[in-house]
Amino acid sequence: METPTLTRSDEPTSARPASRHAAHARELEELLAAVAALARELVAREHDPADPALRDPVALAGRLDLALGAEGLETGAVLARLKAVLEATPSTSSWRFVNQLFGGREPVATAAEMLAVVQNVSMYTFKAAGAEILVERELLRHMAELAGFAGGEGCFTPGGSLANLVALLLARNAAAPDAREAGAPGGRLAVYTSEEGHYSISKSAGIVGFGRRQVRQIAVRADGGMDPDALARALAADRAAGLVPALVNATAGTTVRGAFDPIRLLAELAHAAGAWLHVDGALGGSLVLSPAHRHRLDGLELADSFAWNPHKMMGVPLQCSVLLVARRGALGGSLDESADYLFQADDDELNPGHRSIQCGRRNDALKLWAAWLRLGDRGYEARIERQLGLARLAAAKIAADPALELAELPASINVCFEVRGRSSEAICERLDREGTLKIGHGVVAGRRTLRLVCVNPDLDEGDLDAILAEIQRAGRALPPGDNRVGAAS
Ligand code: ABU
Repeated sequence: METPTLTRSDEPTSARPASRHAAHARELEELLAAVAALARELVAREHDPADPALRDPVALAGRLDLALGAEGLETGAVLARLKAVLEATPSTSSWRFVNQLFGGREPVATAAEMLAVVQNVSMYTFKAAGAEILVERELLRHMAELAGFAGGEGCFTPGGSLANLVALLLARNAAAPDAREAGAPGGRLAVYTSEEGHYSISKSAGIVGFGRRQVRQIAVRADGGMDPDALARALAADRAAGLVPALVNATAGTTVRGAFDPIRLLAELAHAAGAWLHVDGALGGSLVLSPAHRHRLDGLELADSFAWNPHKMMGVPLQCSVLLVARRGALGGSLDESADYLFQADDDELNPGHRSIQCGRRNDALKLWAAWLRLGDRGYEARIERQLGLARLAAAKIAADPALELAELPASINVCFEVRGRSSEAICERLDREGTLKIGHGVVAGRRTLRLVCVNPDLDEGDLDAILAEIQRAGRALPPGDNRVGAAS
């Protein structure tokens, strides 16, 4: 067979690799310098109102040069297009962004994330990812201990929905040990979550084979936590009908109200019925770091699994989410596969690919580890206290203002309220179109409220005043509206 030649085979053997690698390194170095300058520019302007023209997807697509073509561009041209896209992207660290359950940033986590990308490992084996596997292992150990799962195990997942999905899979296999091989016994197993729990429970029930119809939406009490009596009734009814209760999901921090289910009571009911108890702490799981507020998760140590998103209250860049499991071996029992081209060295314990739903998996550990090194448990405790304090302060301001109506005292970092006589939905829409504020809405006790999320600890009292002033200004510009669910707004 003829020896194939590379295009630059005329270079001396010793010079060829060095020159190609050196050219690559030079290009990266120049790009990194440009990236640092661009990041500085973006951060300097991140609190400016957005250009309303950017909110129109059709106009935006026309304005940006997004087309891919056959010929490559010079890096300068690539950078110019990156800049144009970034400048047209919402700034989630701005005080003007209170729309989602994440916002703001821990600077050291952002820096570590950028470095993780330079190394670009895949987190399936120690052979491929080296020290990063040890970093991830230390995080899982520390987080499991904080949750009361010492000696348990865990895996990083691409978001809370996927953490919940893995929990449902483990629960399905615990309730129906043959399901992994033979398929799920459709219609025979049941899942329980509160009517205010996250939609990923229902979605996951559809994916792992419980069936969405098998999900019982349990009523909540006035405080937004699941009503244990209603759960007990649902469990009893299903058992009487010959169904097998497989999983009870307790939410620690509901999506709209930030409310907490009574975990200890739900754990007792779940276990008495033979069901797996999962805690979806995607939002409120971080309260395990707060001795003053840990009681909101009382009973967590009785759970079988726990989803926790550091990309929410811990300020780590998206995405960073963990599923912790009380019993070591459960993840491998449901997710392990053999792959002799991949798992070739080291103990299984050092090869997390045996315990992950993914094969290739990005490194979400380094940024969290860097932030935790910087803040320590105590720094995180103070961060959480500040977030909760901001929510209490916002609630007090709203309660004191006759033009506003507070729906309830905040259960954690979400503050739900209305502008009296004005549609919450129309206010959100107007502010978003203007580019002045991103805030969402949700239903509390049959009324559509504004949901102000106090997740960014860099907010201060002046920011809260500015946010409430923008909301009131938008309300005054709108005609009267009705927030009763079902009423025309
Ligand atoms: N689980 C993601 C929730 C998104 C949000 O309401 O901000």
